[in-house]
Amino acid sequence: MSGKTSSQRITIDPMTRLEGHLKIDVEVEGGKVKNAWSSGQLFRGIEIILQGRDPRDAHHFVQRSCGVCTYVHALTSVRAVEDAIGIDVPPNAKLVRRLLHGAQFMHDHIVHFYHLHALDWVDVVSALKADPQKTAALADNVSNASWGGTSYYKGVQDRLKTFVESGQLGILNNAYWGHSAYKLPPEANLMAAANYIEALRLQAKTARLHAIFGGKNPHPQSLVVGGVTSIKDLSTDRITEFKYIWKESQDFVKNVYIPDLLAVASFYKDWGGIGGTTNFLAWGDFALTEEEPESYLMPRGFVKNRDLKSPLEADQKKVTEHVTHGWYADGDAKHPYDGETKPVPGDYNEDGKYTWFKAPRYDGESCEVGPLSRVLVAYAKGQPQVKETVDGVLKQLDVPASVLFSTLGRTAARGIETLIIGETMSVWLDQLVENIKRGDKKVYQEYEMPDEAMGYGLNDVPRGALGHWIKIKNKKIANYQYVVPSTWNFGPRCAKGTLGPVEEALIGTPIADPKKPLEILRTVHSFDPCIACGI
Ligand code: NFE
Repeated sequence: MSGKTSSQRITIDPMTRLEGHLKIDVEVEGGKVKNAWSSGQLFRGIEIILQGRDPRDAHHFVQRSCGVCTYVHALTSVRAVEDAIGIDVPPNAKLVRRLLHGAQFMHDHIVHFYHLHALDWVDVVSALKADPQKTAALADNVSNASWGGTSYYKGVQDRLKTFVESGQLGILNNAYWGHSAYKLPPEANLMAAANYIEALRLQAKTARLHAIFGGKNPHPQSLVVGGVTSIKDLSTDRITEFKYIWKESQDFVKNVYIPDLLAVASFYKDWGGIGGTTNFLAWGDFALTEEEPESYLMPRGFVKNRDLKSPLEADQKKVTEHVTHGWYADGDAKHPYDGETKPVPGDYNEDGKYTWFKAPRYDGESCEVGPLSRVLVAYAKGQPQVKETVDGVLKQLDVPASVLFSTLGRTAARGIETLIIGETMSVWLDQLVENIKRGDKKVYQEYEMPDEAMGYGLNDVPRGALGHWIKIKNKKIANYQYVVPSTWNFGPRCAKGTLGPVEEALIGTPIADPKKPLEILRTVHSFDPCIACGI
């Protein structure tokens, strides 16, 4: 306790249901968050490990940053090296890469919604009080799931009961069950808990999409600088298997994920006014034609000050990273080509250095990246599928577009883009099949590694805008920097003292019970943090 009006500190360390080690520290006054600090508590140093290595090997190393977005660093890395060399890869290579990328989105977002985020909104213990018959009626009303019926929900409830009565809640332990901020009726809680279990089964299948075109998951092995390795062996059987699993996953998104999202959101409309930020950056991805980035399904752009009327173009030249509040050797903010990673371990000092994250800025501004940024940029640019889907969701929930700038908006945007990207995957699969039928099996572009070159790869990955920058000297890596979604979202204050996005988003959050800060989990999880990538 300190100050005239009593304020209180809440420190969540480590925060769970995310990747890596994150500490969130907030000051609460008058029942609301007044100040916030986000601190990455681990150091990786992969940028240092890369120095002096062969640029063709970089993607194998960077992909190991993470076991969640396992593929995306490999894709961004080969793009950076190909940009430095000055080659374009064949259309088939782009299609295979895009299909792997789409599969990553589907898997990642389903797992996030159900297994990392849902329990912030769904009270599993309350599900024990549900009437299975009423739950079956509710599920029939809101979703098109292929499972259901009174005995199905009774069975799920019995299993939950055994679990809870055993006193060994496992992954459901230490949650804030019974918290007053949980608003779903028992029947909705039981329906969502059942779908949590169904999603566990489904995601194991969705993950296999990577194995078909990439050999394995995590960390598919089929990318190389110049193209991909996995098409000559692609039999009709394997393409059919891809299509089958994609369809099952997409049906789940359409018939279960989106209806669950809408059902849960309808009880939490107040969260449309909590947890928003100001600036939104997307590098965009998923080309629909050879024109890049112009034809991106999720466009490139920058929404400044929430101005959806005049979205700006986005240019990687305007990216800098600050180290003022990170445990790094002091220096000016630098563009990633000239970026340095010089770790200097230190104490946690909220007025000084307090994290292993650097603080990325776009044109000097702190920017949120991720599903909400992509959807807002696409919406502002009038992307037809996004516009139609977003307007449909707003209408169904009977809320204005302003609620998009919030924790609820972020969580809804993730579902919306899963649906749109997933749907479009069938177009790329058909194009690939067509090319193979025509006898076009080219997947690799020859090249010679230059002695000296520099290049960048941009991408938009499940958690947001991702960029890799490489400088090559004597055919070896002289410098390699990546600026990652979770670095953008979870980075600290910059040299100017402007808060990072999650810090900004937390300000004003109502806290009903400081001993059980469920509300903080909601906003932090809505960004889908990955600390292992971000540092
Ligand atoms: Ni480790 Fe990742 C994604 C990247 S991080 S999860 O999506 O890049 O923010």
